Amino acid sequence: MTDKDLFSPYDLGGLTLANRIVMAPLTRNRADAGLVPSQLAADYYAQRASAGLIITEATQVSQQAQGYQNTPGLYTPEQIAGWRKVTDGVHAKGGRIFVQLWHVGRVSHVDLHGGETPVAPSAIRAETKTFVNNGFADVSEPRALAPGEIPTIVEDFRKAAANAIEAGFDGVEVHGANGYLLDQFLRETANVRTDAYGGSIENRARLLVEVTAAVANEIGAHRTGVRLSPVSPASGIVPASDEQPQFNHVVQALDGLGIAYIHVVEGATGGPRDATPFDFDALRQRFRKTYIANNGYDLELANLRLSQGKADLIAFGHHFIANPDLVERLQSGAPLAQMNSATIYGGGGEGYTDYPTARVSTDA
Ligand code: 8OZ
Repeated sequence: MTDKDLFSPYDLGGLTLANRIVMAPLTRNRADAGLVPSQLAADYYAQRASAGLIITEATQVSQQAQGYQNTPGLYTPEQIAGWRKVTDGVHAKGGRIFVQLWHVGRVSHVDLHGGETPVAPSAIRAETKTFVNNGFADVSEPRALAPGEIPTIVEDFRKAAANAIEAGFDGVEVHGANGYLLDQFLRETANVRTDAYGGSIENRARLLVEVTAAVANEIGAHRTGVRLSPVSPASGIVPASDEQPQFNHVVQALDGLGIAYIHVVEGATGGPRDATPFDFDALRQRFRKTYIANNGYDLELANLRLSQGKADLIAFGHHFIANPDLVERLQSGAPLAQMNSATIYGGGGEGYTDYPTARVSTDA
């Protein structure tokens, strides 16, 4: 053990994490009616509370922000009450939990919005599918947000961040990754606006920076983070010519806001780490606070990157699905269980809350 290995504590903006293992956000599509997190969700997250930090599944800031069936929201009193059960359960076990807030933009379907057209930076359809009406379907053709609608998006994130604190969260992660609304604005292949939110690198970053500033002003920069995926083709993102300068600029601007962390998907989300050349160290160097690294990490690579000073925290995604005690397994060398991919999205407790720990708990 070194003073900086995965199992050592970490100070995240004044919040002490028991270790440097982060549970990455994982969409599970099991919200109850009203898009309220269920009691099962409370059980699921409490089972995983030994992570240094849990980041929840992506959670809508408004009804318009939804892109898949049964993903939870954080804009109604019932949703706030549902999330309160989740945060209470995690805190009772000594864990820490941020909520990931998203707006999906064009990655959506009219049937999720009573026939209304999904919104996007520009009217450019993504070549991707969503999950709706219990099956996969092509996403709908979006319409471009009018300039007058953009302040509403910022305000929806601000309100949801305030709701997050009311629900007992330790902080908020703004979802700026994986091809959803804020990422769509960053890309010249999805954003051909000619107003202050399109065109130059600075203009395309404007909405993400404004949203993050609004969240940070509402709840404090020390409990605000942002997730980015500079070279991921997720959700129909088409590679652009300028990812490196675009993301160098974004990270410089986020550093200027003094937020707690950036959470970077290195490579293709859930896929190869090095399919597209990109200098992630350039982001690390531009951001003075915490760098959370994600994508394809194992114990060895995690400890290597920590010891090299290339990351402060490491986020694991899929491994947390089948290993509620991932921290203990990594520490003891116990084998990792494999997830059942048929039960990732939707359904009940099967493949959700029924994965056992490696050791039978003595204090259950
Ligand atoms: C998988 C299925 C649906 C959504 C992301 C929120 O990629 C997601 C997501 C992942 O960030």
